[in-house]
Amino acid sequence: MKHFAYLLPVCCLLFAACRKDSPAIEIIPAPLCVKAGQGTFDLGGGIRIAPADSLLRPAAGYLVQLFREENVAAAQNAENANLSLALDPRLPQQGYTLKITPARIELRGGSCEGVVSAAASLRQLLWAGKGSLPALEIDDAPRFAYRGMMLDVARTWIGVDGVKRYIDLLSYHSINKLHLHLSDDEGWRIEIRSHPELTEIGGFRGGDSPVRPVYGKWDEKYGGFYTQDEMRGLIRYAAGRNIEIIPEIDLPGHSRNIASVHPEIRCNYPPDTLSTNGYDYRSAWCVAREENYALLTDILGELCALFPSEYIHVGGDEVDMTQWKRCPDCQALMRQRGMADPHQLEDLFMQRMAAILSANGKRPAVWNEAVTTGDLAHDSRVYSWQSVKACLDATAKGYETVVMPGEYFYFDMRQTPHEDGHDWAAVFDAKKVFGFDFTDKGFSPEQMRNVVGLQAAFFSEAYVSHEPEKPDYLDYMCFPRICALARIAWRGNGEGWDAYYKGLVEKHYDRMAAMGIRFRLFPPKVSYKDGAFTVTADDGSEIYYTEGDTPEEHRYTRPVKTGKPHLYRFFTRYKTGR
Ligand code: TNX
Repeated sequence: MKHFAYLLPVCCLLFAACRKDSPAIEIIPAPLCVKAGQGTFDLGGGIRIAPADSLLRPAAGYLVQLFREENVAAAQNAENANLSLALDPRLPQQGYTLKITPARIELRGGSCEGVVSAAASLRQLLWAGKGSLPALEIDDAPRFAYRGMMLDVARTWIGVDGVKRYIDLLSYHSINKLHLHLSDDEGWRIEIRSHPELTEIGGFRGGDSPVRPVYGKWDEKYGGFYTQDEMRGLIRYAAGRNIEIIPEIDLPGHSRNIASVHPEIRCNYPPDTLSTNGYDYRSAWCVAREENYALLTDILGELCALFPSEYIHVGGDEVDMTQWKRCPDCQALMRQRGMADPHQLEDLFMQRMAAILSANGKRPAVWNEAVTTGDLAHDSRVYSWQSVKACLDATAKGYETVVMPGEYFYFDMRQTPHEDGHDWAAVFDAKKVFGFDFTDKGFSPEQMRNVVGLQAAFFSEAYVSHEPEKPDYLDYMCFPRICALARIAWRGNGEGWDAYYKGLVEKHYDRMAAMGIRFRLFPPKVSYKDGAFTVTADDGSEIYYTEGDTPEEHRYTRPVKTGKPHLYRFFTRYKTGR
């Protein structure tokens, strides 16, 4: 799996020259190779699916759902079938071929995942073709085995239906990992049956909850959580769409929520137990308190039993070590172990998490701060978010690394200085995401072998205060940045921005609108000269403006004369995009 990125050149050789006669089809992300065939496959005659290997059952299930509105049935035998699924060991693990002739449709994959990807491409063709499909042959394989998106359901609660919709959107873009940020200072979102208070109390903040409200909805008790049964449903739903859910419980920092429900997990030092109005640094788990590991064994044990993913994310980011430095028990532990630096306490804590996971047959996934010293077990997977340097560091230390530096991949960052969102990492739009290139960042071939893939994140502090006032915030922040992420994680950015942008505007905008995505358009070009505004949009969208504080929107049709340019705001709309 680690060496996956290096399969790309091999695939290119295998499939060389196949782009020459590509028909004008649009599959997302664009396949490596598409060859046009002769004629069309008529959908009117019905689809008869050939019996397939039991390993391919999820792919077959996906297909049945795909053809729900078509005339589809299981074929009596291979001879009267016109659609077949097969594993092909010659293909890359997640690679696939999709062959359509006037007589039949053939999906082959290096694994079941590959066959589901073939089915996903077929779905897009079906959606575009009316009543028939063009004969063609697609040979495709992703550049990275790991193509992820992180969703923060802790700061803003997103219920089962919202997550299912998100899974559908990710799956359409061939994102195959959903990293769910299930706990943070503001909420605990997954039922732990041995400790129901974690969600019954910690699932909600504000009102009579001991967890203080933050980030909006100040006057309500706000929150929610997934029962284990609901989560099992989500895991199944995602798996049927080629997506693995990787859960995260953020430890030992970002734990104000659980520390409000169980104050005893914090360090115990009498002079400093007053309530704080601002950020509470006393939220890290005490490393020296042995009972804490019993509670964590319960929590992680249930998590490991619930989630089939090989890795369980145990956080490790932004640990405020202030209380460890003041805690007599932590200090004694440091002396006893000959530790000079509180980072070694984090190491110790994380090593104990790793041991609990390992006893449950899992491996740890952590944020990059957890490998600052490099002492954490080397079978851990590192999510490098702080910078490109953090990615270089984790890969140099030999850790399997998910590359996600905030300045390219934090989709909670604003897209221009005048829009909503954070800006601590950068202000950037889809063009910068698309432009992310390993070649100019200093990764050696050795380090590249440790890159398992790319991921982006949607942290949701700024979302909660927008619901329900701005229900489209999630879509607006994520699209089209997710389109760009999907493209570079699947295939890279070889064709260059201009060609990609053309496809985005000409194909993806209509597609996203048809999917109900309330995506972001690039801003119009505005110039102010000789007392008048001239505004243009190169994407076929309609231009509007507002004047002063009045919310009334005017349609822009010709230059607007004004001596007070600072009072004007211009924006565009195209279908569901704005
Ligand atoms: C950093 S990313 C955090 C999150 C915030 C995010 C806001 C990470 C591991 N920690 O707690 O939500 O920045 O952009």
